[in-house]
Formats: sequence, C-alpha cells, structure tokens
Amino acid sequence: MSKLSKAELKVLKIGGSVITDKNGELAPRTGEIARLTKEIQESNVKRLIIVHGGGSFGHPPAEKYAIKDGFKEDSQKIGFSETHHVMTMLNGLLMDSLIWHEVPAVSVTPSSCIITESGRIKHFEDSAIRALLNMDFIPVLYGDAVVDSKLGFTILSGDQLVSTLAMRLNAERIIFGVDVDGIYDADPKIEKTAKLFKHLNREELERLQSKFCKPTVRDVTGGMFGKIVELLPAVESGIPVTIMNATKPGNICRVLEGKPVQGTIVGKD
Ligand code: IP8
Repeated sequence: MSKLSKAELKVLKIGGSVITDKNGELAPRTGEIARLTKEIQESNVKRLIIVHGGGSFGHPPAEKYAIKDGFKEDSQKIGFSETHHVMTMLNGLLMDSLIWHEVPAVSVTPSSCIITESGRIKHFEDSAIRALLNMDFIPVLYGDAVVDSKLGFTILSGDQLVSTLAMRLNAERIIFGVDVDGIYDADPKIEKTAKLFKHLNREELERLQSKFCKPTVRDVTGGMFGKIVELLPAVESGIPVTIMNATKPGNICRVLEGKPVQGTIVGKD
C-alpha cells in the first residue's frame, strides 16, 4: 500500500448547523447541501476527508435517550439505534448530492469501525479509509452513536473524529466549516462589537477555553468550546486548523483551492 502524501490531505468538518436547521427536527438545509457539494466539486480537490456533524438529525434523539452518558437501561437501546439511523439519513442526503455533483465520495460508517473507551476513540479500524484515499476517493464520515468499552455506548462527536483522522493520516490542514466567521472574543450573534481572532496559538486557545467555560456564555459557545477542546491535540501535533464560515457562498471552494478566506487560523505557535 503506498504511503499517504502529507502535502495535500485536508480534513473538512461541515458543522451540523450548516447543513441542518437546528431549530427543527430532521430538518435538512437541502439548498445549502447542494451549494456546498457543488463547491467541493468545483474546487477539484483530490486528497480530502469530509466529516459532518449531527445538527437536527443526531442531537435530538441522542439527547432524548441520554446516549452520551452510556447504557443504563434497556429503554435507551432503541434511542441508540434511532440516533445512528438518523445520522445515516443525513449522511445519505449529503452523499446523494456529492455523487450527483460527480464527487467520488464514499460513506464510511464510524460506528462500524470505531470503539471508544469512556468517550475517547480507542479502536479505529482505518485501513479501508487509507485504501480509499490511496485511490483518490473522498471518504465521508460523521458524528455517530458508537459502542463504548466502558459505557456500553456513547456519542462520538464529529470534532473528535476530525482531530483523530487528521493525526492518524498525517493531514496537512483541518478546515472547520461553521456558521460564523471563526473564533471571536465574545458571541458574535449577541455582541455586535465581538472581535474576530485572525490567528490563535495553543496558549491563546487554552486561555479562551477557560473563558468559554463560563456559564454566562455557555449556551452559544458550547459548540465552539467543544471544538476548541478537540482541536488541541491536532494543533499540538503541528496541524493548523482554519475555522471559517461555510454558509458564505464561495468560501468552501476557495479554502479547498488553498486560497485565503476570512476566518481564524489556529496554529501551534
Ligand atoms: O454534531 C454528533 O456529532 P457533532 C453526532 O459533530 C450525534 O457533535 C449523533 C449527535
């Protein structure tokens, strides 16, 4: 099996808030999915892994049945099945659109190749992903309900998956497509004067992490806080992360082409 080339591999996370309406339930943004997949096709990117979040598909049943906390009673089992199933439905919508746009994407089911231990990835059978990349396919994964060796089952976030994949497969860059322009010093949806960070290093990120922990901003920055925590190991290992707005037309195409976009770049130094 040939060695993966570090030079080109990018890992793209598409946030659940970009491809679904988080105020609804099972509410895909089909127009956004079509636009994003067209941009991926237009960028002509070759070495790419896509990971998407759960949005209004995975999160409602995961919350209803407390899947993240692990197995406690039999009544949760149908919730585990449902959470995984609705993620395959969202994934199917993205896959339909990618393939319609002639992107050679192949869906890889996280719950079939990953086992976590207390919520952290412990076993990851990634040889199919490596083989797909070597043939210039684009593997597509997602946050999922997975088996956990201590908890019975749990929720694996797309964010942990992105960091792990990037480190295992020697990616040159992680791109986080979210619904704001990057990391701010306050919540940009509430505070009009919030300042966007253009660049952050590891220490600055860690300082922000404690700020984002504060209950006053927890609601809206909870998602961003979770991302920041998961990004740290990848950043530490030298993989830069671009956090950018995937809802702005043209941004995903530009970033995949290696062109500058507005956003926050998180690097080791
Ligand atoms: O949206 C969670 O993935 P995320 C997926 O990346 C589920 O946190 C199943 C809730």
